[in-house]
Amino acid sequence: MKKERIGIFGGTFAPPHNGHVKAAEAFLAAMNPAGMPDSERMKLFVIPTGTPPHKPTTEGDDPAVRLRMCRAAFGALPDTVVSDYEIVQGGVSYTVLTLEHFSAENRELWMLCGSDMFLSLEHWRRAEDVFRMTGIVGISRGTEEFRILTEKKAEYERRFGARILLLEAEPFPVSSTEIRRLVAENGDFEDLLPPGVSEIIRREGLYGYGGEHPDEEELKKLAEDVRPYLTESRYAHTLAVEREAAKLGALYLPDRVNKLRAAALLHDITKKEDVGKQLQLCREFGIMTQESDLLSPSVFHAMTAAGVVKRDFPAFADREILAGVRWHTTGRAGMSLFECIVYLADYIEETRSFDDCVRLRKDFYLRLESGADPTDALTDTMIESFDLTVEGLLRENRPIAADTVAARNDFIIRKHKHEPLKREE
Ligand code: DGI
Ligand code: FE
Ligand code: FE
Repeated sequence: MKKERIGIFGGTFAPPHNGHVKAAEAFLAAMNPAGMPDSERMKLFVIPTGTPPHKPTTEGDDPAVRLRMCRAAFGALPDTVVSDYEIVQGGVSYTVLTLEHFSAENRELWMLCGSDMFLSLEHWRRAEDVFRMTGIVGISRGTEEFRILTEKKAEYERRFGARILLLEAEPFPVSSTEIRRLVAENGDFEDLLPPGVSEIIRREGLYGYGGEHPDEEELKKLAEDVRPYLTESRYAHTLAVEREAAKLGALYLPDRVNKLRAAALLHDITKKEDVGKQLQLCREFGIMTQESDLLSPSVFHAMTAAGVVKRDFPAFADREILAGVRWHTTGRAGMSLFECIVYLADYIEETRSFDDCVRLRKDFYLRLESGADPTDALTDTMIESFDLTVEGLLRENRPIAADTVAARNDFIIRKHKHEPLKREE
């Protein structure tokens, strides 16, 4: 009688991602080629590990949640079964024990291993038994890795009499650890995960999803770290913009208040540099400058600040924060709500003493207090701010940035179309 073959794919799966799914697909495509009779097709058991009893766990590490995420990730693959075996066993999972459980007379095991796992196999508990009980399918991502795995394969065959197959899968750039970080930092993770897994993460707020990033502690440190970049009076202004952005954020973007505060703390970090230094920074960051920019050097600092955020504060160099900093001086057509708030907080923060700023602030909050629609109040205030800026620049015979004109026109068009302000860029 022909032996039954089964596949074993163990892992923590916190969370399972598209790289895992691709590996399973590559495994099945190789083991069950098209045209193979149903009776010979092998099943792949996906087996999330148990959780060590003393390890502090977050909800995303909870075995029951990992099991559900695995079902969402692998459930639709043909010939694939998600097994709760190790989770039901509980505690630390030793592969050798799992293999003993799945072993049977007349059955052949093939264990799927990513490259890291593959390279460390010899250090596993009872490695010689592991190699005796199961064949190994090593998945490499890319040619260079394939070469390294091939060397290791020869060594395992020599030392352990191992049976090894190597497959090359499409490279997948991220690990579960990196995905957890992305989730916590409000980054884009949707393309990296099977849709069902993203949904569980979002719905249940796993791995810090939807939580505040940065947190209070990180903001406190950032407020100290930006201090050397600013003059004393500019620092006071910066802290006032942070307070104003928090206040506006609570009203318009309550889930991004702390990100707004970070953008506020960073918005003027190159303001004290002179034109020469601004131009040098533009060269460093590859920012294109035009003749007309030289006549309005005060708009440089918004462009260069975004570059310095990337260079000196990479932990805060997120798309929204960068855009908030980049457009805080001139605005632009199609501003996001986030950009509007940074821009307006800068304009109307409470220590501003220019008549225009004081009046704009007073009018804005009066309108809100008298029950105006917050979006209408914001749109009108943005338009008013551009008008005041342009009037001032005209009076002083200074050039008007094209982006400022585009921003003003855009808001006027939005007002006429009653278009709501976008939450996203
Ligand atoms: O950096 P802050 O002083 O806090 O405020 P800001 O970034 O809004 O910069 C204000 C300066 O930028 C002020 O000197 C006016 C100038 N400015 C704003 N919009 C324009 C502009 N200058 C020109 N030439 N054209 C603009 O459209
Ligand atoms: Fe500024
Ligand atoms: Fe400012």
